[in-house]
Parts: sequence; C-alpha cells; structure tokens
Amino acid sequence: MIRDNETLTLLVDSLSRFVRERLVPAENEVAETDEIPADIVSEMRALGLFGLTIPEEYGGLGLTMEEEVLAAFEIAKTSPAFRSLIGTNNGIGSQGLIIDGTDEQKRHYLPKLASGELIASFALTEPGSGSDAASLRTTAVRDGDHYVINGTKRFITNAPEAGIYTIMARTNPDIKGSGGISAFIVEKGTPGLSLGKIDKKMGQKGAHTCDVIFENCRVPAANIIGGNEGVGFKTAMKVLDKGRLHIAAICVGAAERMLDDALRYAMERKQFGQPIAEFQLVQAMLADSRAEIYAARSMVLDAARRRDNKQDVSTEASCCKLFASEMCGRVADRAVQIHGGAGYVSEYAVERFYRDVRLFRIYEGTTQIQQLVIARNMVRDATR
Ligand code: COS
Repeated sequence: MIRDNETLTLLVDSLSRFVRERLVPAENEVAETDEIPADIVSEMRALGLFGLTIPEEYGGLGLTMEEEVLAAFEIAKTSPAFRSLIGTNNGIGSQGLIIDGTDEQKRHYLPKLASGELIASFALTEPGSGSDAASLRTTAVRDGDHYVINGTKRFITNAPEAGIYTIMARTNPDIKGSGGISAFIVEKGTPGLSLGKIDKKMGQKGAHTCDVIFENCRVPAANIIGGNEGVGFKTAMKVLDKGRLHIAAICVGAAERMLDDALRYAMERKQFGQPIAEFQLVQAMLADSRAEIYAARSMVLDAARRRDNKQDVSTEASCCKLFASEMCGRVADRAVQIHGGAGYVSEYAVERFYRDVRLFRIYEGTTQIQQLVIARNMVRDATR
C-alpha cells in the first residue's frame, strides 16, 4: 500500500510516462505481429507491473483498490494487450490465492507472480458453461494425495504464456450447483495438461487466449486453494468482484484515450472552412463522452474506496462494470464517428480501439450478468 500522496503521484506519473513513451509507439507493432516485444515485457517486469496488487510481504507493491484503479486508468490509455499481460497476475490469476489461499500456497507462488517470473491465468469458463458458471463440468476426483482432473476450459486469457492456472472443477458430482466446486492451482507441464490453438479474436491482438485441456491430469491435493473442497465457486465470485472493478477502471482509461484522439482529430480536421470541433453536433459527441467518462471514473473511485473500507462491493462492482463498459462502447462509437471515414481505416488507432474495447462488455461477466447480479442483490437486501 502506498501511504503517501507523493509516492502515489510518482507511481501514477511514471506509469503515464511509460505508457506515452514506450507503449503507445509500440501499439502498431503489437497489432501487426500479435506479440508484445520482449524488451517491453522486461521493462514491465522491471517497473514492478506484474506485482502491483500482490501484497508487499510477497514482493509486490500491495496497492489498495483505490491505488490500483488510479494505476489502471493510466495503463488503459494504450492497447489493452499490454494490460492483459499483467492483468491476470494482478487480478483474476492471483486473487484466488491472495483472498483464499493458505500461507504456504501464498509463499510458494506469489513472489514469482509479483516478479513476473510466472504468469497466472484463471480458468472458469468451459465450452458448455459461460454465464452459468456454476454448471461447469470439469471434474476433480480425489485419488490418494492427488486429484485427477478431466475437462476443458475455454477462452482462457494468457493460457499460452501461463506458468500456473487457477482452475475451478467439480469435486462433488452429487452437488450439481456451486457447492460442488473447488479451486486448484495447476502448474504448467503437469502431465495431462495441454493447450488448444490460440483463438483468432476480433481485436486485442497481442493478448492471447486458448483452450486449456485436462486429461487425467494429476494435481497434488495440497494445491486445492485454501485446503477446502466445495468453496471454489465462492472464491471465483470474490475474485470476479475485484476483477470487475478493475475492468471498469480499464474502460475509463481506454475511453479517455479514445476521446483524446477524437478531440485532437476534431481540432485538426477542417470542413466547411473550420475545424470540425467548432460544430455543435460534433461538440455534443465530445461533451456526452466527457460527462460519461467522468461519471464512470467517479463510480469506480467510490466503489474502490468502499472495498478498501472492507465493505461488500458485489453490487457496486457490477454497477461499475455495467456502466463503464457500456460507456466505453458508446465513446468508441462516437470517436469513430468524429473521425469519419478516417475512423474506419487502420491508420488511426481508433479503428483498433473500437474492436479492442468490444470485449469489455463481455468478459468477466457480460452486461446482462451484471444486471442480474445488481437486481438480485437489490431483492435480497430488500427482504432482509
Ligand atoms: N462473493 C461471495 N460469494 C458469492 C458471491 C460473491 N460475489 N456471489 C455469489 N456467491 C455465493 C452465494 O452466496 C452462494 O452461496 P450459498 O450457496 O452459500 O448461498 C453461491 O455463491 C452461489 O451463488 P448463486 O446462487 O448466486 O449462483 P448462481 O449459479 O445463481 O449464479 C452468477 C451466479 C450468474 C452471478 C455467476 O454464475 C456469474 O457471475 N456468472 C458469470 C461468470 C463470469 O463472469 N464469467 C466470466 C469469465 S471469467 S473471466
């Protein structure tokens, strides 16, 4: 945790400079090669970006949620692929261990995740279970000191790069819903663990997803997160509460970048004898975007502070993910519109961002799942 404003400002400023000077100039290369250059990955490691949220005792920076979202606002002002590489170590890949892991599990894995020596990924989704996560069918059957895992996980971010996988599997086949699910850490190279081919996505080139396949994969029983069966679904939901807030912050940063690009273009581009930024119909798009970004930013900061104050922010995290990701989609659409024909060609970053940000309304819970969580919590709270 950064306890003083001066150090926090230094961190946010150095992130902002790194994004501007190193990442933005590399965006086209990443989009064309589908790879983040190795020297940039090394610099990200040296800056401590893989361990932003990992507690200091395990070698990370231990940022609070508020500090994390302030950092995320900056990191998101460039291609989401860069954020995605560090995102699983700071978020869904490591949080299961941080929130519910045993001391030994934390000591074993977290320092390597904080340094970026290991990449973590989070494997919940399956071919037959996406939004209905509790219906997952991957099984983990106890056999002596091991569990034998069988099943397939789908669209797993950073799976091709990962050294460890947080996976949710059913340890009790008699319980069809969430209570039969447990969370495990599975290491790369474990016999029976293999990967599918890398998915060809609409956007986010440089961020890789693929299937993770388990065929009689024997995992030590010591690798069950927290040491207890049957609580893996709750671990996953707690991880997602935090992850959704983080993604909402990313939506704010990405929208700010697109609006900056659109504003600059509108001030340079002349039609009917004057910059198009002087036209009120263009101004309306700029102003609506500014107002919506401000609203999302304020929501995210408020929810982050509440989480730091140990409040249950399941509802607020879903509100933030819902509003910020939809807002980001609207800003992307307006930014393309302001660019006109230029917004439809790849010479301008906005064409790429338009495709990249489409994912924000889908992953870590679709907009419709956020609506469902919010409304369910409202009904539950009203009947208490
Ligand atoms: N924190 C802690 N516990 C939670 C929780 C949370 N945020 N949300 C749910 N739980 C608990 C519930 O309290 C319940 O516990 P009990 O059985 O002890 O009462 C249990 O988990 C099951 O919850 P619920 O009944 O709400 O589960 P459902 O199957 O009805 O659905 C949704 C839950 C739809 C919200 C869940 O499946 C979901 O988030 N789906 C989207 C998955 C997703 O985001 N996927 C993206 C891919 S991962 S990047």
